[in-house]
Amino acid sequence: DKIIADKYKEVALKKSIIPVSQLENSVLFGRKTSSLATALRESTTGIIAEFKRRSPSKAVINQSASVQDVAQGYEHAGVCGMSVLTDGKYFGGSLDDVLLARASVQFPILRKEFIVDEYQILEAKAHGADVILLIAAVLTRNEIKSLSEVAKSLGLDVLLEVHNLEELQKSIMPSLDMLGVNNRNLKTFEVSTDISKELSNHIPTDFVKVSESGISSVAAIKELKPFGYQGFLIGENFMKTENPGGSALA
Ligand code: IGP
Repeated sequence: DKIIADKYKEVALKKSIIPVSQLENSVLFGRKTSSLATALRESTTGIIAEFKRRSPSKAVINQSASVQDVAQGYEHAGVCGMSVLTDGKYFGGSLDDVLLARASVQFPILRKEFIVDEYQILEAKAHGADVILLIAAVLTRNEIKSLSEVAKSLGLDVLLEVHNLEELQKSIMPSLDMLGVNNRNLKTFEVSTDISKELSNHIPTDFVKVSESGISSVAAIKELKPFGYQGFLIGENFMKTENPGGSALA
């Protein structure tokens, strides 16, 4: 809520500095994207590894790792794709991190952001992202529809994140590729993979199911697979180590 209020201000400011035409004219804007949903469907591990320096729930996680090194480490480890936090104020990230990751690796990159405006989707595309996140908790059904349709028209995949049945039911629509269940309650920061298990049979089979947050063992992944999950979004568990890329191999 505070984060979202900040986001609207940030977007208004950026729009006044960098016009849409400038984003659309960038070299990367014309790049052919690659699909994370397809990569996950074809994968046996399904890991999406995240680059996250800090978070509201955990303060500092890793301030020294370079995004290029981590991206290359993740790619070498054979993960399906990478999530890059671009919020500066709460997560210490930026769009430059997406740009640097893009310059270092070939696999799909997700712009992890609180998206409230189509402008942020154009930014994602202009910085070399392949996928955007939409968070059902902060968007209406109409907003989810219009934002996801913009993303699809640019060739981007859409990961829609939910935390309860109500959010899931209001969000189901054909312009989404992946349905993510966030195991972390964004209000209380409590984490439990039970929520992924509970919601799994309410997700139509045409979407790739992704379980997000609080995954810290192979055992947890093995437990979630029978519920139909093909994607596992892991941040802290890799980032808290000295060599996040290397730790994704384990
Ligand atoms: C990763 P973890 O517990 O492995 O670091 O979680 C990812 O799921 C988490 O960073 C996340 C997130 C978000 C961050 C999920 N949804 C929305 C910011 C905004």
